[in-house]
Amino acid sequence: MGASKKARKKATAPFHFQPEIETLPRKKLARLQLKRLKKTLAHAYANVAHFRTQFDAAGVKPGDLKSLEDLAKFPFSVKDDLRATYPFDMFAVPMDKVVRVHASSGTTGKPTVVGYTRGDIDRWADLMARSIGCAGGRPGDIMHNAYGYGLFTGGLGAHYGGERLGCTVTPMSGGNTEKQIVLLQDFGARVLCATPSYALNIAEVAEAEGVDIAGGPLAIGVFGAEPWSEAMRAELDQRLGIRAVDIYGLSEIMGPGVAAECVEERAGLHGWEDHFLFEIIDPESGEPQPMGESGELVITTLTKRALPMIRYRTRDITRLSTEPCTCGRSHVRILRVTGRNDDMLIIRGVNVYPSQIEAVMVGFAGIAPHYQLVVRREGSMDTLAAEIEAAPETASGDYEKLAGEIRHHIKSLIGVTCDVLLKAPGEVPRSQGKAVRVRDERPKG
Ligand code: DLL
Repeated sequence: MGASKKARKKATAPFHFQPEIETLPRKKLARLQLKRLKKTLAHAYANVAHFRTQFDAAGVKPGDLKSLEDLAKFPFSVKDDLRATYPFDMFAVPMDKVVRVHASSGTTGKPTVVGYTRGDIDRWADLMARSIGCAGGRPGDIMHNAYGYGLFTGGLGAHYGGERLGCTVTPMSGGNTEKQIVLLQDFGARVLCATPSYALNIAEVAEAEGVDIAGGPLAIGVFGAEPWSEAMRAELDQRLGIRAVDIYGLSEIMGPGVAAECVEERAGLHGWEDHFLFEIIDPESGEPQPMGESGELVITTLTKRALPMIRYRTRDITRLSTEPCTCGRSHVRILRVTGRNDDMLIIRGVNVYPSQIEAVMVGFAGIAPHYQLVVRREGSMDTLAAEIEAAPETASGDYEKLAGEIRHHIKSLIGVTCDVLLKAPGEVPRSQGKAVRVRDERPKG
């Protein structure tokens, strides 16, 4: 009794850096992964009909896994598996052990539902605390949480993590931007959690109201849930007077806190390998790629009980790096996710992600960092247009000339033909959460 009480106290004590885990030598990490992977495969096979059928069809059994490389023999999971087993049939524990569900909005069809045991929620809080700590948050900070609360994992994920870290959490959720600014200032928040596009919205409204956030105590932005560029980071750093740090995650795997950048380097997100196994595959062939090659990120959970995921294809395109990091953390780095497979546009034979356009556009003199891309069909070809807002000081007589310059800039840097239309200040819709970067006006069907 005494020992377990002590263990419990240790597990819930505030922390911002746990060197014994975060700097664990890679060999030891691999040994821990193998042990946990064997357990996860056995758990998934024994308790989820979907995995049993899938493994049997592929002619593999959990016992066939002798090394981490053997994982490549096991089949992938995809989002459609969750749709096919809607709502709860992928769960590996009885419903009376599931204390929480979240769901993705899903633009088409049914949402995908994910579940957590009490232990899963606890480990998630730990990993989110670790991620916020890695991003520069500290026990005692006021943490303003503008991620949406509800079925989306952002709000509650960051909330529990902030509390676990020892922060005072303001559970703002998204929207009501004027009030966000009042509370940010009055409470003296040091950490802001939000999507980068919503953080920009906050910065803009504060400036319009003459509120000097950059001069205040706000120091760290923990931004994720959507692709964003280095150019957007520079913009947010400067306008909010912070260090903007990238955080990554997805509901199917856990939620936010699967990986986070360290505030020291901000050069790739440390993927927490004691809880997840990361692979990069060629999205076409499904073949595992060597370290450092770009491709689709595939994640296997190592400690999830309610919803273990084996080789989940995230559709996110990135690269991994095991180069040592100056922060001392040994966990693999996932380089900035430039976009999802499904977001890739093919314009006259050129592949392009919206965030690539953002990267070359934001920071261009005379424009504001608000934009939307529009895809249309002309004959059998898809065409791309960017609607970009002019900066308030840009004279409307200069819009056309500026648009021409940006069009040329995009063409020469990315090789894609993109029509540019300059909009007056305030005309591009502002984000309240995940920004809608692409308007698809192609005929349906
Ligand atoms: O967006 C979880 C999250 C909340 C992450 C708050 C970070 C902060 P989903 O709604 O399931 O979960 O969406 C997951 O969003 O597969 C990526 O395509 C994208 N995404 C998430 N983080 C990043 C990021 C949450 N830092 C999907 N950079 C993922 C680029 C991101 N894309």
